[in-house]
Amino acid sequence: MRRRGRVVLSTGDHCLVADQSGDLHRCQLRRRGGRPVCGDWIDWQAQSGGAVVEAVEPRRNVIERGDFRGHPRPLAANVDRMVLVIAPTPTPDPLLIDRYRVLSRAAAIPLTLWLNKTDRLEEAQRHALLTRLSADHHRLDCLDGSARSGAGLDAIRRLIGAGTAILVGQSGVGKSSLTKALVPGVDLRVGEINRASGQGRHTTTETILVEHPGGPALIDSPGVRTLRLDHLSPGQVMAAFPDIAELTGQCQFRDCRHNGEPGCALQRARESGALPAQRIAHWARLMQETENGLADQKS
Ligand SMILES: Nc1nc2c(ncn2[C@@H]2O[C@H](COP(=O)(O)OP(=O)(O)OP(=O)(O)O)[C@@H](O)[C@H]2O)c(=O)[nH]1
Ligand SMILES: [Mg+2]
Ligand SMILES: [Zn+2]
Repeated sequence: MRRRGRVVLSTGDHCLVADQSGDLHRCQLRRRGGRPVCGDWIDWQAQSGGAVVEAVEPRRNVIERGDFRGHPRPLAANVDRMVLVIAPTPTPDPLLIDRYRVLSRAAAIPLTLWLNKTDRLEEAQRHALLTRLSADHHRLDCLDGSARSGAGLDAIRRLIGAGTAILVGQSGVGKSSLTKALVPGVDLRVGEINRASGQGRHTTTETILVEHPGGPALIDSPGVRTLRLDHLSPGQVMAAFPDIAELTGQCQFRDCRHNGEPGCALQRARESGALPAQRIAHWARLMQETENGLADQKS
């Protein structure tokens, strides 16, 4: 009998699948047929040799990062919201935030920033950090609070509702802590995940989905240092910078490279302070990376 389930963890040759009552089943993958990722809906079937994945349902969306060679690699599928977690420590990386904005936009998944560990901030510090984030990042949705104290969790719970949210960001910002705070009673050690490292720290090594029956599904992912986007197109980068896209049409020369040409609207915006220099620099850098990526793919 075929049964439907959701992939909570996928490794090279098998995956863990949650059935309707939340029980987990270890399923082998068939050689043919797509390779499921965390968040996929699949059909599976118990057989004498163990359970087998029969089919992967078409995805509503999929998040694909670049692997070490810059090739797209799926991270998770069927996601309603990406939550980029930052914290006072480790220090937020503004370029990483812009990379995630491009990634979420490319997958057509709304992005929310969560400033975690506010229990470690004085009110004035919290305010200064949030003010800087909103100045540096054009129209970025931002919430804040603490996985430890519980501050702000109701707002993020409301935002996620009964949907599926993925938590992404640097190592140590509190993605797993937030997952545990939002899905009470969850055991993140399910399967082979979350091996404690020698220092007794629990750094996440696998992308895993946890859910509360009738509540949200949360996908906890391993921390990253950076995020490769060279498999995306310059147009996909442009889409995440609508304020800059609008300006590039206003340069004096249609083929302006925005590199010191006369009548460059971007240069004007930078000099007048209408756009933060950092934002323009990140845009230029990501455009360059994706243009190089295209050149690599063609050669
Ligand atoms: N003060 C404070 N500490 C927190 C909070 N959330 C998490 N931490 C601490 O920050 C450290 C890292 O938390 P994790 O939840 O493991 O971070 P992570 O983002 O999952 O890290 P990786 O799995 O390595 O990517 C732990 O020592 C947590 O106890 C918070 O809201 N306030
Ligand atoms: Mg973690
Ligand atoms: Zn220009």
